Amino acid sequence: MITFAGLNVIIKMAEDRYSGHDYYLIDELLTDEQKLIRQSARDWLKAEVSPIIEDYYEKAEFPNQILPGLASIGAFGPYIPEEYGGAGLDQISYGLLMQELERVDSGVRSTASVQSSLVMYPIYKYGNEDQRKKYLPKLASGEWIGCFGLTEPDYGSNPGGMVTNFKDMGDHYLLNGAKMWISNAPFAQIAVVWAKDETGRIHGLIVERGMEGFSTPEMHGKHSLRASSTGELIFSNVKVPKENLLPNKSGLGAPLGCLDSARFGIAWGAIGAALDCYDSALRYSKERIQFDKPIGAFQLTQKKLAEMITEITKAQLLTFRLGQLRNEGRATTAQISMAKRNNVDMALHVAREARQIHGAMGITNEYSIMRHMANLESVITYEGTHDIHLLITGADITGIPAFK
Ligand code: TGC
Ligand code: FAD
Repeated sequence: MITFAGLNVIIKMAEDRYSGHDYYLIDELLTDEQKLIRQSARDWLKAEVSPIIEDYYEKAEFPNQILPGLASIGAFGPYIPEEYGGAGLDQISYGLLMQELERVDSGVRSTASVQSSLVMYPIYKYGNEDQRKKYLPKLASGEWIGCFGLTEPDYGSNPGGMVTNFKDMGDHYLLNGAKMWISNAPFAQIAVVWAKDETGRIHGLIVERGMEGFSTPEMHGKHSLRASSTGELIFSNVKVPKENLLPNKSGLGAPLGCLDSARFGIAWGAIGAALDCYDSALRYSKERIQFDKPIGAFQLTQKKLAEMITEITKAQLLTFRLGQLRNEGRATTAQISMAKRNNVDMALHVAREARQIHGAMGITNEYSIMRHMANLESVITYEGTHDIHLLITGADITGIPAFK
């Protein structure tokens, strides 16, 4: 609602008129199944999420009622085998799903990314059969939501320095420490927590809501990713049963391996945000008249639109090839970093240009541009900052890590 001439004017949420853009006919490279998965996700999101997302963003709340719907389109564990409740899809389908979600809001994609790549993936990959059977089906159906605790107040880009630790007490582990900036933490039933043992080696532990000494206070005051819930994880002498340790991988490489999967999803997701901004700017440029012409008739507007679709198309080609490599198990961490860094930066630029094309209307909540732009400021920071990804590429091509 805005106030105009003393009147409270309700700005009606613009109808979701999005249609995809495929300048290089990449759809011809997709299977019928991949296209169907994308279309079902798009239809459901238009009907159930687009009409409410601005409102939840403004309230700084995640719309919990969409969890069963997210599960029904396969957004929770798209590539986890069906025997554990996952959708058993390939990596390009996973990418397309993330793109559709982020086309509507990065926070919605975030919730699905965390659940799939940072909670279900480590349980599937590093857990034992009992853990897989206990947790994965409930996570796939959205009955349980999980979160991933790696970042600490003093260790963000450098997670290897973490101080959260656990001691072996014979019949259980005793966990102490704190995590910060954790997506889904305030309402998650379980947390996959990374902590050091008495020798300093990093392990993953599944911590369940209700364990004594475990709390998840919500973080407030975000100007970005407002429709996603973010919190702390606080562990004060939490007794964690021994069967909750993920047994099949330890060391910093274990959480970083999960990040590969989430960063891949973000590389696809960011294109969704960019496509939504471009789609809106293109339509607006044909409808908005100034100096007796649609603003799309001016060369300066066309330059903006032409550069947007060029950058989007390059990003689409990058992720499609990356998806093929991931399907073949050949994508490297550095290739994923390049795509995450490039595509999120590209999306931010597209959002800023789209905002200019919308003039003053671009700052209102009648359009999704400003929300995408603000969201992307989180996306360019989490899962490795823009500069950390550049250093990952630098280390890969020179063989000389420059992190320390
Ligand atoms: P470094 O010495 O390079 O590596 C330590 C060990 O890990 C191995 N490794 C990997 N293994 C698997 N997958 C990967 N992607 C791996 N990257 C590295 C590496 O081979 C080594 O193994 P070993 O056996 O030799 O010990 O580690 P470093 O301490 O120098 O740090 C490197 C750096 C800076 C690249 C890394 O720590 C990093 O990526 N930092 C960024 C932190 C980050 O991305 N945090 C994300 C937190 S989660 C999050 O943001 C969720 S947002 C979710 C949402 O809402 O969508
Ligand atoms: P810092 O590491 O303090 O970096 C600050 C600046 O210094 C950055 O510009 C960075 O690029 C630069 N810098 C740092 N080191 C170097 C270097 N070696 N060389 C050059 N520049 C450097 N974490 C989780 O574990 N789980 C989650 O679910 C999660 N969700 C998040 C949700 C949101 C909304 C946000 C904003 C963050 C979330 N994070 C989560 C945390 C996120 O991963 C970290 O914010 C990120 O890794 C960066 O850490 P930092 O914020 O401490 O920045």
